[in-house]
Amino acid sequence: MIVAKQPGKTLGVTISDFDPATASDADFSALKKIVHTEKIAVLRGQDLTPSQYVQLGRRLGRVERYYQKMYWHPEEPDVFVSSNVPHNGEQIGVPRTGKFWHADYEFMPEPFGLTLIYPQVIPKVNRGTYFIDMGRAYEALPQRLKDAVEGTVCRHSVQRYFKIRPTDVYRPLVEVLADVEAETPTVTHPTVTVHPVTGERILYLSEGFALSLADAEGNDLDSGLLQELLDATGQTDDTFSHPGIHLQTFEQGDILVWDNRSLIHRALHTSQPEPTSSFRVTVHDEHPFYEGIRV
Ligand code: AKG
Repeated sequence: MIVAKQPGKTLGVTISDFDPATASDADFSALKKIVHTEKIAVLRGQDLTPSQYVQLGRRLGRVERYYQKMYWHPEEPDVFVSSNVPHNGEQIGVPRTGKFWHADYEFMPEPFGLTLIYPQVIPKVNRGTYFIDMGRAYEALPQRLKDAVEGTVCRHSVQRYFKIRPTDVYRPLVEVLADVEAETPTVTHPTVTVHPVTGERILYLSEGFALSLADAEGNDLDSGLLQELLDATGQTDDTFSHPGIHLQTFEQGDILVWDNRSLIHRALHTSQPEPTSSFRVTVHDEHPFYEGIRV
């Protein structure tokens, strides 16, 4: 595999000769190793149908289909569609997804290790996705904050960024919220997780989905601590100039594969919407999401 660092970037590599149709199992294992250690692999020059794209996901592990139908690709439900571009004259998927810091499926009991994004229609300006490596972010915390989170847990929920569905129109908001809690009950994960492959310690929380912190006995911690952690890791920086923030750009034909265990991300959407569409496939690799996860 021809693997190249990205000039001027400390995160992510590009791979220019990966052909999913001819790649061996050993090639797929090597790709996963690269994703676990380099955090983002950009596979260049890809030209896959939705079904071939899902096949690529299956070579990496167990594909997780999104729990809500409104995101599904009409022909390939394992493809999550983020799009404001009509498909055969109709809206498919959901527009303007992920415009907040989060790890995918952070609000679920068993998140997946790998996220793949295959941009289909790329805007002319403001193209790219922001990332923060929460392993590095944990390392960079002052000892006082490391001590404060030791042995604690974080509660996560989708409730703040849940997308109102067409079927929710005219429903009282409290009913919608009760449904959200019934379908995706608030989950608890350790505030600091351990990566099962690299052994890194990861501050596993985001502005989008983290609700609160608690001690090991479940007693709430002061909400100021969560705020301090979001500030320290760059998640409240509206200028996106915090040193921990990485902007990953992409071209037509790129597929991004990233480590959803240690990276949080945030979509870069234009203020004046341009046509944009991308396909996502998500995969559980052969390792637990974090050391000691109970599923
Ligand atoms: C997730 O649920 O993992 C997402 O990425 C949701 C993004 C969105 O709906 O904006």
